[in-house]
Amino acid sequence: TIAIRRPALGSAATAFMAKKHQMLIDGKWVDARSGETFSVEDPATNEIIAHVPAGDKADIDLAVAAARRAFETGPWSRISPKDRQRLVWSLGDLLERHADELAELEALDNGKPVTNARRDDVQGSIDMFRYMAGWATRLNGEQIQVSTPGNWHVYSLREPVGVVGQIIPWNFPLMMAAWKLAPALAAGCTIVLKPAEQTPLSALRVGELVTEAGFPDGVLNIVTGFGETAGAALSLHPDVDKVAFTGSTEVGKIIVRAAAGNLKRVSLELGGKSPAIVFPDADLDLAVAGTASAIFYNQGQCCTAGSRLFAHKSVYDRIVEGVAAEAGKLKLGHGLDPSVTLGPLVSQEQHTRVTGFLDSGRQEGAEIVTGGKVHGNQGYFVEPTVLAQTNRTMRVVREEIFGPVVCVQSFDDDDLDAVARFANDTEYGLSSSVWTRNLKVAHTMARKIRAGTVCINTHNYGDPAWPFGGYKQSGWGREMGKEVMEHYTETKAVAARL
Ligand code: TXE
Repeated sequence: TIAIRRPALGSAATAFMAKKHQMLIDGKWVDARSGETFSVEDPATNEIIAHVPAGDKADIDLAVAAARRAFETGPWSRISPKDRQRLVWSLGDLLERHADELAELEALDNGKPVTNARRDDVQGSIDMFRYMAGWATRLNGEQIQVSTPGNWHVYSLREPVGVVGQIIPWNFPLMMAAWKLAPALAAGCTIVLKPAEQTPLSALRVGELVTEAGFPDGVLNIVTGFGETAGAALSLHPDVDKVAFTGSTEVGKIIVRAAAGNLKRVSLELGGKSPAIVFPDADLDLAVAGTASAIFYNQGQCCTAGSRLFAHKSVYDRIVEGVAAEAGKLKLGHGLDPSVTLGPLVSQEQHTRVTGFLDSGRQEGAEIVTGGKVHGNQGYFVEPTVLAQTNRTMRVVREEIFGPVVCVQSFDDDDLDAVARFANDTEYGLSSSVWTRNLKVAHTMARKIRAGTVCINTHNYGDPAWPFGGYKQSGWGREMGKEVMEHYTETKAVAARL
């Protein structure tokens, strides 16, 4: 095996990495109260690249108190919608100015290819701040017509929900921060953000940019730490009005129970096992490239990953061979190498999890068309894998693997209800794709699939204007679009008897 070497960072990312990393509480950069830190690893080389504060309940308490003060009495509580809009927009500008640095931090910390990080994660985050900036000046209530006897003037107000706890995962560390921060800031909330322990770096850099943009102290607080300590304290906190979570379905359920204490509002974006369905009349070149990307993009660590691939019997062989050939074209290596197209998984834990699923697929009789093994002896690489001849009873088909592993099944039914039953045979309902040239098939399937997103001849695509979220155990609520503003505002009815 050739040793994986880490390509050099640019000067801006180098400078950031050389700094002491602290948490942002009430506008100040601080250590954890306990003084404890934890280490951050380069998943391609296993080298320790940083130490960050191990925040826990004591730090969450301070951060929530700062967010509460900022919300109730700070300058933020009196800011005009126009000024909020300007500040949120300027965050997009700052991200753009530091785009290459942020892309490098993301590739280093998460392992993802830097080219993708720049094009998708960083650009998607810039776009999110700019889109959400527009909502700051558009949060109107309504005048309401009533039938109650008498002379009434009734209207509604939209008010920020208050102090928001945001707990985010490691698969798109920067973009998940942007998805959470942008609407909350546009709505006028104050925030305690807890990044994933695997990938805290880009969020800390965003914290610096939030300060540079001129947001008042306490509007955004960032506590780095583990889920069971900092995350749990945030979701249990009695003075947090809402918690927004993206992560595993298992932890999503823990968050719901924790939120019951003060009945804080909860939005959840959880796991998926999304189907990609190829019909016989599909553009097969497009379908092969698209369904391969649907599972291999971001090392398969996408909540929307097209991990159950259904191919009509008449095109099954072509799809299986085609997707396996696409897997063969991927270049594995360090994410900071611009020619790399498949990086390592994020952590030892994910590596163990994904290789465990590979063993399970093998034991349950899936055919390994390509891949199926660990790659190299350094970093958390696994080969892009195509498992054919899979069926609904196998663990690899039922559970979210969150790695570059696709399970292919064939169907020979022309009845769309039957095809939809295959697609819907999962406890999840986040995303899906249908590959066909037939408009009737495409739009009929769009109605029959029980998932928050149905893509037609594409997969893993998103836009700030598009409501995103899950049916069933994939979550509660929608992020992005106008829908997300519902999560960050309360509606108040004002009734005047004239
Ligand atoms: O997720 P966790 P993990 C899925 C995917 C993956 C699996 C496990 O299948 O293989 O989850 O990943 C915080 N109270 N997804 O274990 O634990 C944690 O610190 C409060 C899908 O890494 O859910 C981190 O910030 N918070 C997913 C965040 O939750 C807690 C993306 C997510 O970590 C907590 C990631 C607790 N008790 C994983 N425990 C997607 N939907 O995209 C943990 N956390």
